[in-house]
Amino acid sequence: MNMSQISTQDSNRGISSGSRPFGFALDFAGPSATNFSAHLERRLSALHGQFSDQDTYARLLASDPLIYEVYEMRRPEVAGELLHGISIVHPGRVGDEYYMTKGHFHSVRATAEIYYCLRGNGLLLMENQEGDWAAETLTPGRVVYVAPNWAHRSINTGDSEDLVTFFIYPGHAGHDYATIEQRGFRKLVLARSGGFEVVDNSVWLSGGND
Ligand code: S6P
Ligand code: ZN
Repeated sequence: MNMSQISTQDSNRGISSGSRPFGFALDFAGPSATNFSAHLERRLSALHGQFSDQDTYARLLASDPLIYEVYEMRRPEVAGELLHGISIVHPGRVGDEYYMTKGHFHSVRATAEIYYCLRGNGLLLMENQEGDWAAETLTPGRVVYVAPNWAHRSINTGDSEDLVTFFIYPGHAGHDYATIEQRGFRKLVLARSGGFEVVDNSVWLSGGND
């Protein structure tokens, strides 16, 4: 065993405590809960107003399915730190629209983020407040750089597999969910035979939810 292996093993016991360096393994099959210090689950009800097929949304609310999970390494939320963890968007749809994260801007707009796809197939849908948008493919091994000032949402376009990504962003970034809750993203990603289609979001075009 070499020194880096010893260091990684030792540090796995005291993950994210204090200011000591630490290491951990990224499991491509999905996170090991013991490697992370926080676990968040978001169900359908947390995405109120985001799916275009409102009748299907209302019907599925009865079972309120689990849409995605986040495993995070707790670190102080201050400049200089890097917050990081794993996001898992489960496969599924609400009507034609794939399961996806709520999506957000960072409260401190001028903060970037990096996503690294470990497993599955999806898109990182992004937009800025000048009306520009982008969609980058997430497939295993691909990195997406979310530039400062761009809102971001992960979408699982696969049929049956989890979309698993590793993310890293500045400790002081914070999250502004309200802007997306009010208006959604300007684009929707819909399932079509043989693939997906990116279409305009009429709610966004009309200025947002009432
Ligand atoms: C945080 C980073 C991710 C997301 C996660 C869930 O800046 O982008 O950790 O929090 O993918 O998405 P959301 O939109 O519910 O925070
Ligand atoms: Zn973010």
